[in-house]
Amino acid sequence: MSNRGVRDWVRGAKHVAVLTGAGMSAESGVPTFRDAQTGLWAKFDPQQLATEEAFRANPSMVWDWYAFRREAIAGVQPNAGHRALAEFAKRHPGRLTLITQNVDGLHQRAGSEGVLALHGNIAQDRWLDTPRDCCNADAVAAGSPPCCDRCGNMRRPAVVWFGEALPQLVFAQAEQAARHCDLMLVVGTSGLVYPAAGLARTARGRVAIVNPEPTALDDAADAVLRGTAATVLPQLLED
Ligand code: BV8
Repeated sequence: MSNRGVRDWVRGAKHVAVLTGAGMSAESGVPTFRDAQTGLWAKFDPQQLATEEAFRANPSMVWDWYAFRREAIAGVQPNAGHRALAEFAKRHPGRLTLITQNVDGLHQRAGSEGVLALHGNIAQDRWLDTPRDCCNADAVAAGSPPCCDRCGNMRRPAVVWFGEALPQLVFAQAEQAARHCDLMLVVGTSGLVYPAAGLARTARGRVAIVNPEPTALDDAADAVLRGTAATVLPQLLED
């Protein structure tokens, strides 16, 4: 199937669901989740770092990893793929539901609204333990991580770690979009992380994958486009 063929599927679809992963932001300069880690964290697998267990065992190392990633993300811009999705949704209100595994906020910065962010947002924090009266997010003691200066409750990134449940309502909305779509575009994900990747197998309509490499979801696809998000999405989403 060619890009033009999938573009025709987009044109004929009443409802398009889009599931994106870290590859969506690669052309913005954000390393993908499975790119080799650099610096202090080179010897760690992200799946080991992105857990509550790792955070409790070594709060400052995990907090610094997120601070390092936040800084990298603050310096980049959404790419043509992010913009194509946002502009299509604006031209065709209600026809596109955007579901992302990414925590970088680039879809939102490109202008996409109502983004179903399955794994949270790296730019936000929350309390690690249930906050008590003394826990005041506006008056935390500085540190890595910041914490409540009365009870020591730590701040943590507001992302979904491995072993943690996805936000229930957001995931239910994503499942509903998958079940009602005529077409699902699966862009920039290796398809290894569940339950997000399972949405590509729940899709009612056809599934088209956009990825320069093979993925674990290729067998579920009606079309596999070997290309990158920033080059292929503008072609698929042009009117
Ligand atoms: C949960 C936030 C249960 C943190 C992330 C079956 C069912 C349910 C769960 C499981 C299951 N099997 C295993 C599990 C457990 C686990 C899991 O999936 N493990 C896998 C790895 C085996 N899942 C969980 O733990 C989930 N929670 O199930 O909880 C539960 C239920 C009730 C109560 C309690 C518990 C939570 C998973 C969420 C983890 N958090 N992120 C952070 O970021 O620090 S996931 C993380 O991986 C990122 O969000 C990332 O987006 C995501 C997925 O990776 P990808 O996006 O696919 O990125 P990757 O690097 O892998 O691939 C990039 C792709 O891009 C590649 O294919 C590449 O070719 C392509 N690419 C590169 N350049 C481009 C490109 N594509 C296009 N254009 C380009 N230019």
